[in-house]
Amino acid sequence: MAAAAASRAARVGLLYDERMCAHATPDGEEHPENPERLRAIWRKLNAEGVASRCVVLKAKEAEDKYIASVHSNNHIKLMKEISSKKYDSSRNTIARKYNSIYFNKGSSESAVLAAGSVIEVAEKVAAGELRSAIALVRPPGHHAEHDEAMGFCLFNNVAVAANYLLNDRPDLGIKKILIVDWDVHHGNGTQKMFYNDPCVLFFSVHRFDYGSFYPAEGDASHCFIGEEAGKGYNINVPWEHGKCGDADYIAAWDHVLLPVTEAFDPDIILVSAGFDAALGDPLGGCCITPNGYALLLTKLLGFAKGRIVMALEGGYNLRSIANSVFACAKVLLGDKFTFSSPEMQPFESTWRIIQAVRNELKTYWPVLSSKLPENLSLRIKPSPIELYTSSDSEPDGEDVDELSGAVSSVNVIQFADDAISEHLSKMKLDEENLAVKTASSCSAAEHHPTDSVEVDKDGSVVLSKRISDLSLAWRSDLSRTHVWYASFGSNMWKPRFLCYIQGGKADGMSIPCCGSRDTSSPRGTMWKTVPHRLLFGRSSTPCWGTGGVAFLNPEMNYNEKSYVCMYKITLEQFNDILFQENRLVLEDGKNGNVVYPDSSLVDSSEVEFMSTNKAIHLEPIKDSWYSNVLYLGDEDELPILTMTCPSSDIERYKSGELPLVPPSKTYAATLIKGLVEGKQLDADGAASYINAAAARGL
Ligand code: Q9C
Ligand code: ZN
Repeated sequence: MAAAAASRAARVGLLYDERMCAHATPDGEEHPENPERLRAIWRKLNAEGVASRCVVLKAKEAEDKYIASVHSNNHIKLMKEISSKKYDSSRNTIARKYNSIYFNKGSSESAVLAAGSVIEVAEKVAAGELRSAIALVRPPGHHAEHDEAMGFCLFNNVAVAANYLLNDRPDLGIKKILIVDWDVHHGNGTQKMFYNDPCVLFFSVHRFDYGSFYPAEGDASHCFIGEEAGKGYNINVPWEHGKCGDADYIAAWDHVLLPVTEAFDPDIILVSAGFDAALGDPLGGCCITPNGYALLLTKLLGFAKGRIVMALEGGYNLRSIANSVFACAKVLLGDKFTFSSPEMQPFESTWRIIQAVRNELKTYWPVLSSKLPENLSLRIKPSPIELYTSSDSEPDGEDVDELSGAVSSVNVIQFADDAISEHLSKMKLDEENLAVKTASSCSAAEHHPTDSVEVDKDGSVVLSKRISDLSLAWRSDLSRTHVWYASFGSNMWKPRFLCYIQGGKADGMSIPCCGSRDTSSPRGTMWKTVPHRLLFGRSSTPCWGTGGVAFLNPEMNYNEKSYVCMYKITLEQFNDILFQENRLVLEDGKNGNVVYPDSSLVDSSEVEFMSTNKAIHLEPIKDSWYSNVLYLGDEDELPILTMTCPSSDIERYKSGELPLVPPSKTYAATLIKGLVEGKQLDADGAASYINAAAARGL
C-alpha cells in the first residue's frame, strides 16, 4: 500500500552536495552568498522529512564542451583555474575586476559542479526518470555572461542546462524550453544567451526601480523582447519598486506568464529559482511568502507535463529560503495546499507594468491582446519611507542591508519595517530642521556656557572648552555607551586620532583640533577590513592643504576591501569627533575658546536602532563632508561606526560634479604611517593601497 502510494506519487529529484559549499569568501569575510545557504535549505528539507521522499542526487561536474555552449573558452579556462595555486597571488585582484564576485580555492570546483548538477537533473527530468527536480546549487548562475562572471555568478547554470537539452540531447525530444526567472534580480546573462533563440522562452520578473536596481542595466526593461527569430521570446516584467509580494507575482503569472506559456507549450520548464524576492530577504525588499512560491509553482505544474527543474539562484535570508524551498518541494511532491487568496491586492504599478508588457508582446502572443479585467482593485505605491528599508537599489539605503546576513526571521523583519518607517519619519523631520538646530544649539551654548575646561597640550595649545548645561544630560548619558569608531583616513595613525580626543596637532597637520570633552584614551584598538570602497575627494582641506581627503563609499561592495583602524571610545567622544570632522565646534573669536554644539548628533537610541536593524546610515547633519554616520557591523558586541560622506556626494563624485583628487603628500604619508605602525601593511604595500584607491575612478 505504501509502496503503491509512493510509486503513484511524483518522483522528485533533489540534488544536494556539500562540495558546492567550498566556494566561499577568501578570508572568511561575511557575504550574503555563502555556503550556509545550501546547508540551511538541506537541513530544513531533512528536518521536515521531505528529503527522504525525494530521489536524492549528488552533484556532477559539467564537461567543458557543455559549458562552452554559452561561455567563451577563455572564461571557462579562467573559472576552472582560478582556484589553482597558479592564481594564489592574483585571485583577489582578478575577482575585483568583476562586478560583485569573489573567488577562493573552492570556487572552480563548486562552479563546475553547479553547472553540471543542473545538467544532471534536467537530463533526468527530460528523460522521464524524474517528474521534476530541485537542484540546490551554488554559486548561482543567471548573472554570468558569455565571457564574464558577475553578481555572485560564475557559470550560467540554467543556460548551460537548457543548451545541453536542446543541442546535445536531441534524443530526449526537448525542442522548446521555458525559463522562468523569479529571482528578484534580472537574469541578464540568460537573457543575452537566448536573445535570438525562439526555442527558449525567457521570462524574468524582477525589481527594476526605473533602472537603478542591480544589475541596473536598461535591458531589464519590458521593451527588451528578443531579436530576429527570438523576437517575442524574451519577456521582462520589471517592478518599479520593492514591496512586491504574492499578489503582484500572481497577477504577472495570470496575465502574462501563464497565457504565453499555454501558447508556447514548452517541453520542459527550467526555473531560475532565486528566493531573494522572499519576505525577509536582506537584498530583495520584496515579500513573497512560502505559500506564494508554492502557488506560483503550482500554476506552472499544469504545463510541460509537470516537467519542472528548479535551480537555486539568489536568496539570502536563511529562514526565508529554507521555508520557501520547503514549500516548493511539497508542491512538486504533490502535497495538497490550500491557497487562500492573498489578502493584499497588487499595486497600481503592477497593473500598469503588466499592461505595458502585454502591449509590447501582443503581436507575438495574440492571447495578450485582450483587455485586462476592468474592476481591478488596486493598492497604491508604498511611500518612499516604506521603500527605504529595502536594499539593493542604487539610490539610497542600499547595501548596508547586506550586512544583516541572512538570519533575521520574517516576523522580525516585518516588525523592523514598521520601526524603520517610524524612525525615518522622525529623522526626516529632524533633517529639515537640522541645519537650523545645529546652528541654534551652538549659539545657545555660546550664551550659556556653564562648563569650562582648560586643556594644555604640548604647552602650545590652550583651549577653553565651553559645554552648555543643556548638553550635560546627553553627555553623561552617552559617556556610558561604548562604540568602535572605525577610521579609514588619517585617524588610522594613532597620534592623529588622539588629537580629536586630547586636542592639539600631530605631525603634518596645519591646524589643531580642540579635542573631546572627555579626553580619556580609547579602551581598545583593533583593525579590520570592510567591504566598502576607499576614495579621495574634494580638492583641499583646512588641515592638510591641497589634495583630496579620504571617504568610504557608504555603499557596500564586496569587491572592495578597505582597512579600518577601530578605536573603542564612548558615544560622547564619537559625537565630539563628529563635531570636529564637520567643523561644528565654533571658535568664539576672543581667546581661542571653543564652543561645542549642545545637542548630540547620534544618540544611543539611534545607534541601537542601527545595530538592531543592521541597515541604516544616518545623515544627522546637512551639507557637510562627513555628515554620514555608517554602521559597519559589530565587534565584541559593540557597534562599529564610522563617518563618511553622504551617498548624494558619491553620486556627485561619479558625475564629476565633485572632484576625485589624490591625497596631498603629507596626508598620504599620515595614512601610510597609520597602516604601517598599525602593522597592517609594509610601507610599499600601504603606499600602493593608497595610490590604488586614489587612482581608480568611482
Ligand atoms: N552595488 C543574485 O542574486 N549586489 N545575485 C551588488 C553593488 C549584487 C545578486 C551591489 C547582487 C547580486 C544571484
Ligand atoms: Zn538575485
